[in-house]
Amino acid sequence: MVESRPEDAERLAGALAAGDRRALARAITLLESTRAEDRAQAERLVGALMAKAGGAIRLGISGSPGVGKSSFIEAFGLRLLEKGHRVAVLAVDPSSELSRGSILGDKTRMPELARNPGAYIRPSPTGGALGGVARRTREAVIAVEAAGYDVVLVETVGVGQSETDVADLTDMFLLLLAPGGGDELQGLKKGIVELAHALIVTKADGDLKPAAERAAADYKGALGILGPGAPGQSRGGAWRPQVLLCSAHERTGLDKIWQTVEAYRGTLGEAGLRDRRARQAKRWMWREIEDGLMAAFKSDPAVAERARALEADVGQGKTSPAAAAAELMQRFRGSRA
Ligand SMILES: Nc1nc2c(ncn2[C@@H]2O[C@H](COP(=O)(O)OP(=O)(O)OP(=O)(O)O)[C@@H](O)[C@H]2O)c(=O)[nH]1
Ligand SMILES: [Mg+2]
Repeated sequence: MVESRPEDAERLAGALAAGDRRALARAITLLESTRAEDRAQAERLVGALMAKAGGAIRLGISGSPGVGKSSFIEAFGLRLLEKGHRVAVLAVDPSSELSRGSILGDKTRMPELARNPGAYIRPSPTGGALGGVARRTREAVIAVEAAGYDVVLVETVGVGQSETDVADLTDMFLLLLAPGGGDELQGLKKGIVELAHALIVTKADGDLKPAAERAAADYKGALGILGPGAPGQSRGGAWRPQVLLCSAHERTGLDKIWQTVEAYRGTLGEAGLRDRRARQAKRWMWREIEDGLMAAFKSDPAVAERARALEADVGQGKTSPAAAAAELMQRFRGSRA
């Protein structure tokens, strides 16, 4: 193996599409690389993969820590494999920089799925800003689709911006909820519930079953109050969010969830799906520009030279935020002229 030889993007794309799992792993590693010299190669690879991608249904899965995301994905993924699907699991882990904990945990909590040749599990990359993590996940979706996986599950823990990002790179967003009922609902950020196409109450088994059923009824009521969301808005079209129950341990409720995914997909239609993805792509373009501009701005020597002093002035009320920003932007433009 000549490790340092730059990998030919087209060849890698070809091997990956032909079903070479190691090529897929190498491709995602390249897409995840934060090294500037890998970026051009990564972009060529994405370019080569785009034509082969887009064929999967992309499902975002979120929920609080411990709600049962990994267990659900294991059970749901295995059920989908039985139905003849090929399942890829990607994780967006906003805490990975800090803890690195849940990433390893995820693979060990999906032991059967991880072993199955019809499934591909990619733990989330460590390091980098969340914006970067979202980009890498977006590109990893393209890679697994080009490799022929037709169901892509993107998991994130319900923290901060990551849920919004995941909803924005998937076709359908599933929010997992513990069987806690009303209390749980109090803690939910309304914005997140509004992104969800389905609320899934987990752990509907054993002693927890009655609580899960009560919780589901509560959520149904709450959704009625929230309303279906404006047409064409975040949830899209005529879809009404569903409340479902499942048990990963007893493997119940999984078929109903898949039927709901298919029903949603049917409601969206080809044009609706294209439209949703097109809107997402446009938003991501602007996000890339914002991220790129900010990075260039912050690393600009002329800006850096004055930024700290101006920040201090703004903090002390000596200069207005707008005036300080204007001066820094002036410097930024000046150093580019
Ligand atoms: N009774 C019951 N317990 C479950 C079920 N699914 C998960 N659990 C339990 O809930 C706990 C958390 O499950 P995970 O699947 O790791 O949850 P998670 O949401 O992935 O957790 P984090 O990745 O840490 O955020 C574990 O102790 C599981 O055994 C279920 O269907 N029924
Ligand atoms: Mg987990």
